[in-house]
Amino acid sequence: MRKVSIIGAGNVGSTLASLIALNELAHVVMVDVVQDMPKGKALDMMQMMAVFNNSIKIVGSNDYQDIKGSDIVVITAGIARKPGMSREDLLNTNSNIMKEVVENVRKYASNSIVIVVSNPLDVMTYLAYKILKNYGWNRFNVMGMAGVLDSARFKYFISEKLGVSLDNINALVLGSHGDTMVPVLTHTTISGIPIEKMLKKEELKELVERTRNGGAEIVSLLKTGSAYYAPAASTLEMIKSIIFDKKQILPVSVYCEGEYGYDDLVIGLPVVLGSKGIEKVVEIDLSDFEKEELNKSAQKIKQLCQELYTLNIV
Ligand code: TXD
Repeated sequence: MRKVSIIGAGNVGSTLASLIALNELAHVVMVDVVQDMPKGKALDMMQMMAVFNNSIKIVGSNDYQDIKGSDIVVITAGIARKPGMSREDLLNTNSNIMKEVVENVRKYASNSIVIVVSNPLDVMTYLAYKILKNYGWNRFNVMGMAGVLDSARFKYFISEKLGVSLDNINALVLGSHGDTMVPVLTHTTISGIPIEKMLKKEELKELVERTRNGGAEIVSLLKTGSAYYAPAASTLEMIKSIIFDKKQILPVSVYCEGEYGYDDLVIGLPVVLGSKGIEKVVEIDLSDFEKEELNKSAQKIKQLCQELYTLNIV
């Protein structure tokens, strides 16, 4: 049985733990700084397993030694966005948390594939990779989760707008996990029909805006905290592709070395995801407009990553 460790037993972390366990995919360890809380959540989940006669083990801990032997480590530790707070505001606080977490991951889970979930996502993934590459990781086994979530949000809005089944929709969102994300209309289809043939320009513009604002819309409704069901499900989708070596093509935040013309940058691109992590970055044709939008997104990420150097974080 595989082992998945989740750092940060908050909303996304604990929802993901229960999804992994309910799907009987792997044993789960949740680590958090808050004393005892992960133990309480794990105990509750183990009792949920007892209801289903499910033999998956879920451990909650404040001790990183428990992540030893993990196949996959998911990092959700950090401070969640509050209403009105930009993802960028989180940079400072979450960078320090990320450094501490990654230090423990390299110490105790040296053979793991790392999936970063914490915001600001592209920058946190960049930071994690920059540290882990000194300890045997490569750019294909440290990655960020964002595109699967953003694409699911786009897909949901399309399905709602058209009143058609989610089954028929293939939606793709690339770029940064922020306001500059790029819903790729030329590769978004409904039963093979390009979305641009199904909806008017203004309608599409609205859906694109709502997708870009997808996280903030939920934050403002929740009042405290941010979305976690769909983020946990999206991370699960990546974990499944890795554990079962499904080689799904998914939008994943990946460190680029020349792909799409980008270098030294983590950005959401379509990749093949299998048992060793990212197998390759898939280069797809984009319209001139989409390429321009992706460049803007890359520019924004570069600026944020630059702050890591300005603030002496890396
Ligand atoms: O698409 C995406 N990538 C995202 C990202 C979608 C949703 C949430 N997104 C981000 O994930 C969000 O902005 C946060 O940065 C993380 C986790 O979100 P979540 O909603 O789970 O936040 P919580 O409930 O506040 O949980 C964070 C936990 C909490 O229990 C803290 O005690 C813990 O992280 N934490 C730590 N754990 C271990 N070590 C340290 N240092 C630490 N600091 C805080």
